[in-house]
Amino acid sequence: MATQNKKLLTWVDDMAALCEPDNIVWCDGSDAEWETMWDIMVKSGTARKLNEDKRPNSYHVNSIPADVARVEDRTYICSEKEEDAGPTNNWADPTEMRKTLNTMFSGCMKGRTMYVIPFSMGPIGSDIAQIGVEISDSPYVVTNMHIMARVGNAVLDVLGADGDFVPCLHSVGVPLAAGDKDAPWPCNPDNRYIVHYPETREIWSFGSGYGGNALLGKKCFALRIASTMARDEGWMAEHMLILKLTNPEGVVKYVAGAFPSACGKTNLAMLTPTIPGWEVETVGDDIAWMKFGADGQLYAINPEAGFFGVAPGTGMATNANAMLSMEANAIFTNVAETDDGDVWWESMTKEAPAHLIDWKGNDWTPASEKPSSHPNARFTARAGQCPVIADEWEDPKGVPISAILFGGRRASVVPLATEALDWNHGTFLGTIIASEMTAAAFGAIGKLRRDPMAMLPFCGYNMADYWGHWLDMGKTEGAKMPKVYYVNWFRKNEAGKFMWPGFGENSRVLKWVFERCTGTADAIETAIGNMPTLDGIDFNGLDMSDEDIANLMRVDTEGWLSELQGIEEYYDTFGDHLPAELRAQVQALRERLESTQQAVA
Ligand code: O2Y
Ligand code: MN
Repeated sequence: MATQNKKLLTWVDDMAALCEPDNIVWCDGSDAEWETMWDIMVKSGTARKLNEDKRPNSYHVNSIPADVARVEDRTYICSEKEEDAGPTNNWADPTEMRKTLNTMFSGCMKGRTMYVIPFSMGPIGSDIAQIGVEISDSPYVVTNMHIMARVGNAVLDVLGADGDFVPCLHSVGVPLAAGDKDAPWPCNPDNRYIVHYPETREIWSFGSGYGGNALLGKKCFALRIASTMARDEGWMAEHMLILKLTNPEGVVKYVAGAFPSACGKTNLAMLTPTIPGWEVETVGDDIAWMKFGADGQLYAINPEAGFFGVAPGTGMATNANAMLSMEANAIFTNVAETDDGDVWWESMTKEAPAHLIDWKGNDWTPASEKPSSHPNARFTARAGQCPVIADEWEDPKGVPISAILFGGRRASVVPLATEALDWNHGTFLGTIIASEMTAAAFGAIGKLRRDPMAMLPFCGYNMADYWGHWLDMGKTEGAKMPKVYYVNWFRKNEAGKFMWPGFGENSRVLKWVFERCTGTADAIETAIGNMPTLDGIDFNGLDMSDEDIANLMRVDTEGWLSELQGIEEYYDTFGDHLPAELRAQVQALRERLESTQQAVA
């Protein structure tokens, strides 16, 4: 091992004593290591190498149906005090949880190899980056971490002898006795624990091999633990894409955006603008860490090095740049395999292939009743392979953020675009994000799920205290906070059809945001915030009725008044943790809406 770091050496020794692996391998992130891991997984039946001519250096893995997504009900925030986890998190007593986990992890890696994966979230050595070390008994985790983070000895060099890191322990939770044959996807779905100790900044994950449960740099570290670090240290760890927007004159603005899962964040981060002369480039598609620069602006880095994107629905028609990012050196999980050794999923192409092997290993044809791929099937692709990756995406100092977008999936009430009146109002808009469910995973289809700042499953502490942190950031001396926008691509008309075409056409809204930031676009002050003037958003060439355009841009006063009731009930669940400024925002909005109502009457 290439480290003298005492904390790391002691931790690895302790975890090896607890988990009792047969071997310990220190990962260096090299190509040779990538090959070795895949050799192991191909031999064990976990993975298949895809046709080298079709998709070089790429692999296909299927999990089992019981282990296909993040498990929110098995995700815990084990703060010392329950109220510090707040009403939106599962809390468990840390002492009790440590006892439970010590039992679960005891001997859990018998017959397996323990991989020690040093990783940097963010460009190695950046002031905004952080170091983690994941211990895992899954070679699938090692290869995904190669793509999603910066892995290897350079991280250990930065760590040095005394540097600190976030320890992230992971096991699939299936020890092997001598002579046991391993399962292609070992996991222990009845005993899953995704546990965070915010005070000691530790992550312990047991029983799942999938995605956010197992790739601990992503949601567990970069959001749940990092949000607590950010609170303590005066920065922000957010569930946000970062994009670079360039106007026809070559002026650049960087925009961050928080949208709940399944609202098209990756598509927005990589969109191909439909308006001539404008350019969108990608800095990140899922997470932003933001710190104040000396000039008082927030500078953001993408702490990740890859995309772990949803495959179904992604195709050349919807997100060509994502498709091109995964042309080689990629991992595909829970998708279908074509007869010529490539992958396919729903909407990847207009026409489905005549025959596939579906994600469960069965024959599939277009006449099959079930989709070929799991709805949460994923591609893991290197960010550097994205054709529109911004030159600055690895700039250690980050990019200055001019605007933050919030959005959810709302069929009614929320108009296409609204600008916050100021930072506190913008924070309020973030707290009221809600999204109608499209999959039954987190509740009934169509039901509204409140997802403040798109952080509901990812905030590592009391959500209301987190809102307080947002407000405090705006009070920092010399702070030049970004403008904040609430957008909604998903408004429906009375016929139940989406009014806004979305995808590349979202560039029309980005243009208005950009021009508000440069002071070149007007806005009308309304009860709910500043809205585009009728010519503020260019609707030319869109196949939209005047009625739909008017409805998209209208303030639904009655709708907002009844929305306020739901917001107040939600706020009440946070008791006295709720910042007074947010109550004041509700009151001010109610007064503005009521005076609009009176003016109309
Ligand atoms: O189900 C999982 O484990 C993946 S969840 C995910 C992955 C990439 C980006 N965002 C998300 C999310 O749930 O927000
Ligand atoms: Mn996400």
